[in-house]
Amino acid sequence: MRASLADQQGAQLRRRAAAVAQSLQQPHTLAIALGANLPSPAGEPADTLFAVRPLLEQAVQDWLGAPTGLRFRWSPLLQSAPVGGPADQSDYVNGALVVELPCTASPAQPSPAADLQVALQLLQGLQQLESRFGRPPVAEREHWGPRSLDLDWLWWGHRQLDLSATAATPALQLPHPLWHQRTFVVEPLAAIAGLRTTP
Ligand code: PH2
Ligand code: MG
Ligand code: MG
Repeated sequence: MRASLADQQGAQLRRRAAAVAQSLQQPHTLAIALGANLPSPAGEPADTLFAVRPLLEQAVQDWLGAPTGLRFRWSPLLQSAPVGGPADQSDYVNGALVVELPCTASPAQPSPAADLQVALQLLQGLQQLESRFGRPPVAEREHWGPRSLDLDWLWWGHRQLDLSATAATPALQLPHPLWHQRTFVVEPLAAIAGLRTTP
């Protein structure tokens, strides 16, 4: 029996995510997904995703203590229909950033607990950028509602971190448990990895 179209698309997504992981999810890389489907103070979603680039590079650099030798690899911006969330949302614009960290880059922490503390600092930096581009505070957000800027941290090398939200800290799971299941995350990464687009 022939596989359904949905099965074929699912299999293709899995293949492409596996190729992305092999090429980009390395001990010295860090990845962040970007998305927007509402205007921000910087303009339309694509304007926002361009405007945030230098600020995001600066946030990562500051977090690492400004080492030299960082390489920022930006994807093209891709438009797609919203997946999930309320009806009648505008299309999303998505992109991705992969940062290649020098092998010696701090923070090289000796324990998962220390890694978690360090990771929370970058997460806070990402949330500050989201709010600077018009995103309301976490407590006021609609689940999978439209947003002026979404910055999702996908992985930090091969570190496995899992922090539940508390009153003082947001939830953080690395690697992001769903990145490889989302076409709007995988495809920008596939472009960075130089994977051929398939018809
Ligand atoms: N983000 C979501 C939910 N749905 N759909 C698309 N196309 N792009 C997104 O970035 C996106 C989504 C929750 O973060
Ligand atoms: Mg998201
Ligand atoms: Mg998010």
